[in-house]
Amino acid sequence: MTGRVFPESFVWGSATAAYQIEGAAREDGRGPSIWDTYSHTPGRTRNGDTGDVAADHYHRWQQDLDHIAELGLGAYRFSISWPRVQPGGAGRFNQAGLDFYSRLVDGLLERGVRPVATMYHWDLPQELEDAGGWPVRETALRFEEYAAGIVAALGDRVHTWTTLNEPWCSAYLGYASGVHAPGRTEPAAALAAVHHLNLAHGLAGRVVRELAPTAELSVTLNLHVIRPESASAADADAVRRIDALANRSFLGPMLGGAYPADLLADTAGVTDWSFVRDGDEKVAGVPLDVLGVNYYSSTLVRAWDGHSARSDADGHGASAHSPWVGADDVDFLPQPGPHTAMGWNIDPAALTGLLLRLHQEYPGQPLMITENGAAFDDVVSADGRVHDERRVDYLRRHIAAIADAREQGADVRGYFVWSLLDNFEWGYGYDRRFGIIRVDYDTQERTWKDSAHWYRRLVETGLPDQPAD
Ligand code: IFM
Repeated sequence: MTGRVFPESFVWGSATAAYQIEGAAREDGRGPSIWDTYSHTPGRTRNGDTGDVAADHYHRWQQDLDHIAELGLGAYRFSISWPRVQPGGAGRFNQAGLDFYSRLVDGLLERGVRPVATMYHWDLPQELEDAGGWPVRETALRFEEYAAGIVAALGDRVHTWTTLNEPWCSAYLGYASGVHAPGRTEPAAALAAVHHLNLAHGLAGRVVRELAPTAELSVTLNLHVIRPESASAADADAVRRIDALANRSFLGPMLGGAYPADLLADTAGVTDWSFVRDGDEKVAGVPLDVLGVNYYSSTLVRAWDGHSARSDADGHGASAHSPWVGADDVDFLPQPGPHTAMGWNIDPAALTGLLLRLHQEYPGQPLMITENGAAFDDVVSADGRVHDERRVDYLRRHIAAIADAREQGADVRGYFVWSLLDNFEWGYGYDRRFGIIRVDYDTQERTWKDSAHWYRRLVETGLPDQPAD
């Protein structure tokens, strides 16, 4: 292969999230979040793991930024911990917390790396959950206040402000299936959370427009690619219903101006959506400079006849409660391998399809892959290295899938690998490793895996077709 497959302007980056890497959970005035409470509740996370120490990034951030610079990355996507900068989720801001992110942003700029800041990657201040959490409107208003505080402090030193990371997880895993914090299993509350997250996104987006007019605005959605088991009308309807819950409950208000009518009809037995007030959808539709897409695997469904054995292979844990509110008659089917250590199937072609769908439905909307990557059971070899060829293969194939979508017209402007470092993988604790840089949790030593070396060469050349080693 000769020449660059990706142009010089294509942005290569890596992504992390505050609770997954920072540690320092009780330092410098940080308050508790729902993930502190959840991870400290027996039985909630694997091995009882918590983010108390994580990858100790709060103390090692300079060294971690040096790794980013050595990788040659053009951008770094991190999240701001709401309870670190505004411990109670309302009122007083914590200067020490703001100073940490200010130093981080300056450290990136000094290294020539574009800061991409996510305002919310799941760590809601516990006090706000105690007052009702995302199912109540007040939380969206508190988010607007929080956004104003951090944008005022960091302003347009941040190149791109991303309001929310994967609101699907916050709403449906946090309030319906309960496999994420706060661990509630209340279907109607999950749909109210969907709406208040959409509203929060819009309110925070307006804050960015007002206070940092030169910064870019985005949101990151984990959009689902859903396929039917058969060509039957019933299976097609199963796809439609899951698409409404998974994708269009966010894309509708954010990019289409309204909630889709079929979503409201499908869930009428769960809620009447009376929490949506006049004008809310318009607020949620704040224009985006870039839509962030997180993609890992695809989903296979069928209509359930009510009698046959169910598979329920939707990969969201053994919870008896489904995240798929109001869609009990949809069954999720196991997919052929290979799978990653998460049990997720590997389906790069689905990413091409997703990007082309977005290109067709939202023409002119720039796109960015804000997360893509894989957990595997990494082994440190006798030579001290981690020869993670399966991760390299996964990344190479997904990046080629993005090149395919670009060739067919999708305006994909960048790619952020998940993740820079091994980190706290939520309910799986430290049992799953997504990093291109290994973290030894006993010593906090960082070691580049082969995938990091491979990624550095890709960033340098723009060619995915690099050797693994
Ligand atoms: O680790 C998570 C991240 O926090 C959000 N997106 C998916 C990743 C892998 O599960």
